[in-house]
Amino acid sequence: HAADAYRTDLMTITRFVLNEQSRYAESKGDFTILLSHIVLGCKFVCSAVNKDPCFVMSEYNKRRDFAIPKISFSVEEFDCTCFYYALLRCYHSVDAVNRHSNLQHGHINQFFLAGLAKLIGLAGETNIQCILVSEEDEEATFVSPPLRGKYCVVFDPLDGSSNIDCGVSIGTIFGIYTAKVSEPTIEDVLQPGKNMLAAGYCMYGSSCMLVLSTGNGVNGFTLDPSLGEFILTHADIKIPKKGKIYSVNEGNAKNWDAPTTKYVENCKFPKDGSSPKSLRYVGSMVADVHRTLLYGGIFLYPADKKSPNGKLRVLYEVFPMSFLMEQAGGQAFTGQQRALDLVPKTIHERSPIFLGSYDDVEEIKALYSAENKA
Ligand code: P6P
Repeated sequence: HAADAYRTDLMTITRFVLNEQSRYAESKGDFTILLSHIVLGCKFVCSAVNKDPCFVMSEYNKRRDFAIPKISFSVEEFDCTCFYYALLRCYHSVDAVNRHSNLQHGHINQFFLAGLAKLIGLAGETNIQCILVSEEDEEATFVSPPLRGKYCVVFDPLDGSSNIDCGVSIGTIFGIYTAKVSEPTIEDVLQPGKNMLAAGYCMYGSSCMLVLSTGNGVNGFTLDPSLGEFILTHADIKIPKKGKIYSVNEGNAKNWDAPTTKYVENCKFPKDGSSPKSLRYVGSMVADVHRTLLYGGIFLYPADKKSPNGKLRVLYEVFPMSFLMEQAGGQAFTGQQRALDLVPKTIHERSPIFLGSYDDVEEIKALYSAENKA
């Protein structure tokens, strides 16, 4: 029957979040509006990264004159200009694009990413947000009082962007806090990750998938381009208790400390006679964490002699991914403590991170605990 061919009771991310919202009687729907803005931002990027280059190149040639408007521009301008740039970046190196548009890489990058940040930050114009922290902005953005809401959003608009030119999966990572006071200060975003209301990422790969937790487990939504909707495809994701994969940049091995060195050695030459773990490392956090969440195993970005605090940012990389891992039954550790207990001192602070299957992270915690006691 035709009716059977088209399921109409699809659980979209919008329906899902509305159902979630109904759990909180006092909720006025602001949280749902905020998430809908973030979802819109992710759809923009997904569309930009997946559009047909021929169309774009022809359109781009018609728009050779596009200048770099100020960062505060409308969504329409974002739509017209950022898409072309993002797509060109998918098919041409930055130098080719910049030569073509004689813009400086830094400006065009800033323009594109600021556009994305602006888009995700649009919720700030509807009494939803009060503070916005983006990986792309040195300072936090405080929404002016008449437009101010109660939510603080921290995010990396395009994590792994150095991989765009070779088509490797990249992603948007976000976390949401509630401001503690009506006159928010930077302290409202320097909260431990365990205070987050929600966290998630959107991965732009062979498919576009948004993984979200609002504190009641983890759910994955795949974008159906024909509908323009994120559909629930991975309900209540639970990470395997132990995995067969470790994910780390082995190129940093000479700079690792003893516990990480020993742990990775055990992955490759297990002393208990079990099979060695496989190494999988994409170099894009969203891709590596997504695989770890679904298949199990451990993702490591340890401190090393070059980067004593590791490389990954606490607020918009470590905290959201740690929140998701714990919600999925895994855990996340900094080498010293539970990652979500960390209290950041600055908005772009870095931290070492070991996250993934519960038993795998337990093993490296034991090695650091022995080291810290020694
Ligand atoms: P490395 C991408 O630049 C990123 O911020 C994360 O997405 C990724 O996990 C990490 O850096 C990769 O760093 O030093 O291994 O290239």
